[in-house]
Amino acid sequence: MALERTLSIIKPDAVAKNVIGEIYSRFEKAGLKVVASKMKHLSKQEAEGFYAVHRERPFFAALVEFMISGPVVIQALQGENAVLKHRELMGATNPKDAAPGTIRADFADSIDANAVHGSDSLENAAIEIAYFFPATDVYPR
Ligand code: RTP
Ligand code: MG
Repeated sequence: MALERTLSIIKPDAVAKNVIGEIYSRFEKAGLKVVASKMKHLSKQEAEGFYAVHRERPFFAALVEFMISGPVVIQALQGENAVLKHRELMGATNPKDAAPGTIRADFADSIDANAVHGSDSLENAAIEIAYFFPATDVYPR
């Protein structure tokens, strides 16, 4: 088992639904520790930069508009196999395909408004954590 860190975002729809604490509770019960955290209303530039890998995809503009439609809560999570464990807690991208009991099954409304983001690899996790948090804002340092 490997101690990992991953980047998690509670998207504007879930923030609006007032389930920040519910989602944090699921992380903690699964053994993931919040090691960095902040609420932020992303600028268009910040959202485009974060999702730059999807720039050529047909859903890119809608994804960016959704991500700037309200504040998000951004956190780095640490734990054993954190990247995969977090993806399992989130469930499938489309809530229609998400397993019962996952965050997206319980709180997502559509493939666009799908409640949460999670890094998809250890390599991307490091890039995404650094995108939002200087190393001095992740604890322990
Ligand atoms: P995320 O990056 O947000 O954690 O989601 P993911 O890995 O499960 O999905 P990804 O393929 O990385 O897509 C990023 C976000 O774009 C939206 N999307 N829409 N209409 C579509 O076909 C479509 N495909 C993806 C979703 O909101 C997804 O979370
Ligand atoms: Mg993704």
